[in-house]
Amino acid sequence: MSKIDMENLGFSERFVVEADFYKNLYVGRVASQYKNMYKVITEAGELAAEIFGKFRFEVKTLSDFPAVGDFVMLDRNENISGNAIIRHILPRKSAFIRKAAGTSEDEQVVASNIDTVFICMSLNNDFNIRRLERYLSVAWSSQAIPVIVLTKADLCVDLAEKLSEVDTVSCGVDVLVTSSLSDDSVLSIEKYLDKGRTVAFIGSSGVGKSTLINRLVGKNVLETKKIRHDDKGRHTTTRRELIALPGLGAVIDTPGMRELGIESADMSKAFADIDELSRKCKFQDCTHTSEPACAVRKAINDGMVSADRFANYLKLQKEAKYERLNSKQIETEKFNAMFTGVGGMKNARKFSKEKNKKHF
Ligand SMILES: Nc1nc2c(ncn2[C@@H]2O[C@H](COP(=O)(O)OP(=O)(O)O)[C@@H](O)[C@H]2O)c(=O)[nH]1
Ligand SMILES: [Mg+2]
Ligand SMILES: [Zn+2]
Repeated sequence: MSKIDMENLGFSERFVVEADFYKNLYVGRVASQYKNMYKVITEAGELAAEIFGKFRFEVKTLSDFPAVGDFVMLDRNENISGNAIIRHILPRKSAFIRKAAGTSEDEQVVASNIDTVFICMSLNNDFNIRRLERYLSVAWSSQAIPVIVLTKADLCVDLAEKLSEVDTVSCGVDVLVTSSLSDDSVLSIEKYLDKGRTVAFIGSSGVGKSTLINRLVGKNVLETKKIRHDDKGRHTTTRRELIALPGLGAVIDTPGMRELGIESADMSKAFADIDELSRKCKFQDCTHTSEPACAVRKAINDGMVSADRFANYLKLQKEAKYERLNSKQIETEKFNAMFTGVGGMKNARKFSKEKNKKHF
């Protein structure tokens, strides 16, 4: 009998099919990472794992390394002798990517295989509409569905005003208002949880992510620190962590990210209003700067779209390296690149031959 319900943990049909390709290996889901070590959940329980030595030389960017939320193929599924070895990462169905701290180029997978991403922002100190736009752009491109979670309602004196501000950028995304003082908050979050589904909490440090998750899990599995009198949050979660919720899927907690560099952004969804307007511009490739009959500039002049929002739109668009690609397409690109390198065609042929053998 298996101890862990992997199906509840998100091991769905698409991953089962992928995993089937690797004979004699076992599937696991990465729950956390400690330097070069990973905690992986398998059918038989949790175990410590490290990556296959060769792996290290083949990786091109940080995102080629296992990340929390990844389904990986291991050489064992029980804690019998030393660390298990991670041999492969199954293709991610979604990935929340940011530029790694300290480098301008390298990208880092914050969390993967997420269905719903809760973008958390507090209704007091952390409240920043432009940052919310940034998070929404990245979230949409991750392939997960974003939900805006406004925390610390108990510390907010102008809720209606803040909600109407959020309204100008949400573009149809669900908005939840939470407070650690109310039990309804957890109920509103719970509606998004279900067997086999994965949710993740993203947002600056100190906004109350772990507090919500603690409530969700029902017991203190993550540490939260005492509030400071100036109410500036401190780092309370030091690493990303995936927690299984019996019958309710999995939840991923993340430490705070003040700076969220953009690797890929889905501007068409995060800025659906501007996207829609731009279709009415006279010129199809209108940059909305000096062209005549520009519907976007007209909307700004008419006060329908704020100038700040438009400025942020231009800024984020410029920042996004893969402007037109979403995370899924980036993964595909990488996969293709992998097979076009030295010995690549041979691998590709072998790969497709074996794949055909299996499925037809
Ligand atoms: N007043 C108030 N404080 C909260 C609320 N939620 C969290 N906090 C406090 O804010 C601090 C940071 O919370 P934490 O959950 O660790 O934030 P995280 O860094 O986003 O995980 C802790 O001291 C919490 O007790 C809330 O709704 N209202
Ligand atoms: Mg935390
Ligand atoms: Zn225009």
